[in-house]
Amino acid sequence: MRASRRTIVMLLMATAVAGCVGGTALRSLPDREPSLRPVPNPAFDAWVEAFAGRAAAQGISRATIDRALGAAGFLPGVIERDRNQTEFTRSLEDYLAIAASDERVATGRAMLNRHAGLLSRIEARYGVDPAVVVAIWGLESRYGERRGDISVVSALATLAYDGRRGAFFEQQLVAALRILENGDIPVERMTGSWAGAMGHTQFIPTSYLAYAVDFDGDGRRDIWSEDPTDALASTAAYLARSGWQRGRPWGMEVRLPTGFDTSLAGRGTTRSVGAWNSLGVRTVGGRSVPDHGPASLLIPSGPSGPAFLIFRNFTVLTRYNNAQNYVIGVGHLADRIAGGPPLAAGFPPDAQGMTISDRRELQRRLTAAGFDTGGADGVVGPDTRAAISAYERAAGMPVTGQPSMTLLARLG
Ligand SMILES: [Ca+2]
Repeated sequence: MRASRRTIVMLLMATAVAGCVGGTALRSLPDREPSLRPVPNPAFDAWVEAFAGRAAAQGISRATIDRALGAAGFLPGVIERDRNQTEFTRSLEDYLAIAASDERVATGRAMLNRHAGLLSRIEARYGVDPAVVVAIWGLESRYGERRGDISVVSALATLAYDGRRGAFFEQQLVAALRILENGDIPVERMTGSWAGAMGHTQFIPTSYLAYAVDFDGDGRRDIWSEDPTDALASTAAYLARSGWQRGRPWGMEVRLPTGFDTSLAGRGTTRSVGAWNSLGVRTVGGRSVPDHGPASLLIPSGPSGPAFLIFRNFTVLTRYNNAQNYVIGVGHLADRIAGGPPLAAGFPPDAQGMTISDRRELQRRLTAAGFDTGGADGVVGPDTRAAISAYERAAGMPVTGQPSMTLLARLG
């Protein structure tokens, strides 16, 4: 979906990071752009030398330090990405349009089938629903397609040297050296995203050290290989260690009664399901909500959008990535992969008064008129804005790059 390429980059870069850097999967930049090649930088080299001393002081062997850092280079493209990731949040509607697109749901269902045996062995050991593991896989690396091929040592060294979040990345770099020292992976195979997230489910090095498992029993915790066995089991192990409750849902879409007091919404307010039922909260099918333990209510798009009751497993997923949209994205994608329906509630119109169908129709009409939006996913990103601007210019209109119902009508 070309329409949303850059949109997606910003969308996921904006997510907060807990255990993993969510979203390589929703990033479709070519994995190795010219700017991701190392360039000479004497100040970086001096930093690396000083770091080597600090790593040795933390117990990393000289041999590992020399082998790993000998090959490390300064990657300006990594810094560029780090700088460009802030100040951009997407609405839940846009997020879900991408995260739980028909394509991602269909591939997820195929993966659930293909790896059914493995996933049920993982479930037997860790108690995590296979569809949830597959959904995380789908969001993190598009089911293994985009695991990232940037040198993790170089990326982390660049970010630690750069210093914007220097202490965090230096800690990750030391953890990466420990992984190398353990012999789980040779340095040339230790690749990942620009931010050092590795493998099928994008573990950062400290999460790897804490949670990765050798599920296939070959003596190495290999989350990088084509075979996702260790990576998927490690993801389940991570959730299990974070308190995953076997057999319980992350949350569910619910219906609120007319006049519901929306000040009760938010992760800070937790009540029993019985209390929510007494307040008139119902399943989308109109029944009492089944008791899955204490619950909070989320209405991320306001009272006219979808509402969710979330349970303990929602909080467990925040350990993986704390962004609310990410967790709802994982949960909803998992539900869809398991055969569930799309959300029952629609989303309210956006600030331009347009629904997602309006935005999709606008993209289709622009593309048909020769102004390619690169797809029609209803998510207005840079490609769609550029197409609108080009259309406005060609039509002699003021160039705004803004979608609107007027423009939609004009294109009809
Ligand atoms: Ca293994």
